[in-house]
Amino acid sequence: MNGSWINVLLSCISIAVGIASGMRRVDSYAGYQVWRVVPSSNDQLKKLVNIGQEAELDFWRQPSTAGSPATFMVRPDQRSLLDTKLNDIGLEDYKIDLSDVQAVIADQMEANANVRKASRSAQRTVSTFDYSVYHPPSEVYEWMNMVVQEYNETATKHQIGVTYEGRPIYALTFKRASTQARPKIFIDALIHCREWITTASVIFMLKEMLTNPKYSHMMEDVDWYFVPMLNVDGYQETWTGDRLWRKTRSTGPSAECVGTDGNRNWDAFWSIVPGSSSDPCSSIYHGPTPASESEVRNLANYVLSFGDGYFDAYISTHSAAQMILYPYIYKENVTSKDDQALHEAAKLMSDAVRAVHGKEYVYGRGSTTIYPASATTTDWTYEVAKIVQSHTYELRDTGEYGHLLPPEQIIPNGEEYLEGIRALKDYVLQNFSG
Ligand code: 0X9
Ligand code: ZN
Repeated sequence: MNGSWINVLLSCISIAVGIASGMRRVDSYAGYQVWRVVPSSNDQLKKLVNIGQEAELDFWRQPSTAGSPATFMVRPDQRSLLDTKLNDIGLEDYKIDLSDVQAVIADQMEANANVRKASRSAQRTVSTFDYSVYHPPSEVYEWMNMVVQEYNETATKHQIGVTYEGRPIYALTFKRASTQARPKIFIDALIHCREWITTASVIFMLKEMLTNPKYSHMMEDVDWYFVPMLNVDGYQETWTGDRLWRKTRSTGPSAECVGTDGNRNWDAFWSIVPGSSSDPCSSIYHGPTPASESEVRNLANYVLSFGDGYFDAYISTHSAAQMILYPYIYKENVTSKDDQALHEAAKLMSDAVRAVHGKEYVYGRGSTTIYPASATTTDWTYEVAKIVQSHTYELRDTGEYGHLLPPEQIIPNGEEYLEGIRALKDYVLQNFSG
């Protein structure tokens, strides 16, 4: 083989490596790592963001303020270049949070599968369902059916539309017959499908609200609207293909890169950079047009079908940063007129969470608490749907496992979430004028 042939061969290999990595579908995370850096100045922060964009880094915890950690996944072929780049900007002290992502995935899949197999044989009702493991889409659908069958006096299931690949998206609502006007709270989960803890937490919380007398006041005081599993296509993908898939599964302008970041696709401050990306291969790709994604469009239409300001609060559930973030999120230094009330409610939630297992949840305006993100659910529910108490609620953890939170943490995390939402409900109820 002569030299030019070797070059052609080498470039073919690198193209192949490129396609099989980054924001492309990944079958195995062998050799992938999660790194953690703590930028100490705004200058370092900006440089880190630039490196992230150039290298199409998949941030698990976005670069935020100077002094707070950022974490991101590193492909095996990126390690040495990234090491050099981080050195160049004075971030040579990075830590490795996960040294072998695939090993963590494999362990958890196995542990989860074993427990699930054992609990499947038990009779399945809302109270005996196993909340301490993760459940695939088919079982979450099944769980929703159990809820509406067992609680048919208050619970209804409504199909709000279908996903890109045609899977139904459901809303579960819980309403008491009452002549009095009651506050209404809307909660969604799993717009980012790898954030398994979000759906697991919503279903655990609902079980407590339905079956635990200590929390029956939650059902009595407020009407609830839940979309527990939004990005079903992506969720299916995380169970059978790429465990760390984040986006939708729509095919857009790029044959090579699938999916849009649902949390950059809402029709409010759409496509503003640096809070999103126009690169279809980016993990924060905003999509070809606002609300291009079936999941986002259907949810938006459903929320708007009730009219402006119908809901008293809207929580969009994510992981993993332990944060409660409120508008505005799209751009730094823009304060909403409800800043004080949002801050007050976020503080109450954070305090309630801390009281359960001592976990610290940082709260604040999204853009400045973590890096700006444009066209997010929360800015849309605030700005367009006119829901004042709009928050992005980032569950555990802060990096140890990131989006691979072990099943043993589902219940403790769920207990915190339940208390956080309970505090929000109390706040909304106290301030409700009908
Ligand atoms: O980037 C996101 O969409 C959210 N984080 S996640 O790790 N779950 O993907 C945060 C969105 C809200 N916030 C700000 N960027 N401020
Ligand atoms: Zn998320």
